[in-house]
Amino acid sequence: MRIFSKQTNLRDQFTEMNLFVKTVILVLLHNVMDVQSRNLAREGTASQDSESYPASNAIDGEISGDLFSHTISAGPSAWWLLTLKNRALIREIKIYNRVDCCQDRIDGATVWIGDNLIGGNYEGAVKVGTVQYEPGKNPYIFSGIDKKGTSVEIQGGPPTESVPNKYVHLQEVKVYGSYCEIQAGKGCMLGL
Ligand SMILES: [Ca+2]
Repeated sequence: MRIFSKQTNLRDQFTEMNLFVKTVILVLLHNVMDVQSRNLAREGTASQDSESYPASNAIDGEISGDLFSHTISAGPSAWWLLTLKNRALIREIKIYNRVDCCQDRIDGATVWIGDNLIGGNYEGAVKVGTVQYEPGKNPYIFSGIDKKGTSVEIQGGPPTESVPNKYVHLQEVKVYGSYCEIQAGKGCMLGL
């Protein structure tokens, strides 16, 4: 009986230690990935379906002032597309709304991730989420994404009676993640 109890205790201790080691590894892995995550958007290329102000204004690093991107078209047919330098594991996207006016036009804008996306075609794209406008809120942050792709696309929100023209105008878009390891078999977990 005593031997059985001893074995049970040892097994419990082993299970606890196993759990502890797994937790430590997960925390370390998470920290390594966080350290490696940086804003990849500035190394990418921006485009949009039509141009009132350049698409590249949303990846110039400026989050204030009048340097924002701006489409001529509005609504779900309007889009802004970021093509990353390399395929990446994307962890977080921060969208900075323009600050001078018309902030509610961002409401309903949809954020997509995919590989080699062509603007306005969302086939094969993964929906990250939809911006819910809140007065005074900036930036809008989508975190815990952990999806791989070469492209980030923002689609204009559907028109409403109070906001009929939802142009895609973006002060800045920051995409945090790490480029994928390109060697075969290493996947995209830790990046380059
Ligand atoms: Ca900017």
